[in-house]
Amino acid sequence: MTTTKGASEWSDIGKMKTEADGSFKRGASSFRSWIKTGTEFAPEKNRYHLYVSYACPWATRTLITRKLKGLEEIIPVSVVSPHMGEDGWPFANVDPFPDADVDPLYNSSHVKDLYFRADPNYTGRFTVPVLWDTKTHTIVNNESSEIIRMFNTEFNDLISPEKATIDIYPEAHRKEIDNINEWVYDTVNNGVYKAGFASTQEAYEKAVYPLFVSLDRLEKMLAGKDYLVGNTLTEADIRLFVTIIRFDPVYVGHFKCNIRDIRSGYPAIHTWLRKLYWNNSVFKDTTNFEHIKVHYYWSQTKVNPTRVVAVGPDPDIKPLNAA
Ligand SMILES: N[C@@H](CCC(=O)N[C@@H](CS)C(=O)NCC(=O)O)C(=O)O
Repeated sequence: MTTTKGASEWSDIGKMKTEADGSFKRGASSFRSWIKTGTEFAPEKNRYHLYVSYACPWATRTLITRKLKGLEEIIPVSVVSPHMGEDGWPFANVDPFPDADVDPLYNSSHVKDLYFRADPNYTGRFTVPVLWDTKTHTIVNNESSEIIRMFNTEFNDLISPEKATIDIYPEAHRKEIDNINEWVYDTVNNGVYKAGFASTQEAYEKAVYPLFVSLDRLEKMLAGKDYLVGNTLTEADIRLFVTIIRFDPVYVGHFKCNIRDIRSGYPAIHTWLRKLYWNNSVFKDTTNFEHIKVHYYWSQTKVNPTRVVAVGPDPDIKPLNAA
């Protein structure tokens, strides 16, 4: 599907549009339907398709949860190229980047084509992740925090009992998870973006100091612990992981989050990160450092006009037994 509208007309991220005071505000996602048995969007094998970028932390939440819940055979996935340019996220047919895919459903050129296929009058941002319904040819949901909740519960009848019992949002810990999610989202997940996209010194400092206050708080919470909540893997870990894994390779330099880095400044967070990455293939297999680095340094030209991609740190993540 071709359109005359360019993604950059609406793209906050692409253009790093900031408010009058130089701060960055993330807009709300616009497709918010729910997959549920007995509804228009019933859970079915091979009915839904997930479009992601390996670069995007929000999309990676959904990739991690899909794999953790054993949904690979139920919900196919397509990965875009990390070169998010004027037309937004391209597929491999227009930008054949290693490990990027073509769109197997419509052979779209860009993710924006899917948005216009779902709604020809769409005026929002063309973001990933996109959870697509092949039956009604529309976007079910493009909000990662909701997609991971659906993956957690709504397909349990279609997967093995072993995978169905995995629960990343257990009833007993919901309050604690919700509470952590709230401040981690604001000051850490989105905090790095607020620091990186700030166009005034004041807006930058208003984001970067609270970010490190939260990292200090997380460091205390994770001392001697493998997980944030209740000694079990929950969505609080998944939501934090996707930001921390990008921290030293991208956010320290590109987003100026450089009061400390994770590997030398936060031993407990560093151990938690490496245990997830090296001991659980779900995390390692959904992390692609090449896509991550190329995307941020290449796409965000207001932050990095030369598009030169920083090569370090070496290694991207240290082994578990390193100091
Ligand atoms: N609220 C969304 C945010 C997703 C998001 O911002 N994705 C970024 C990539 S990291 C994107 O696709 N941006 C494209 C654009 O703004 O044009 C979610 O969590 O799912």
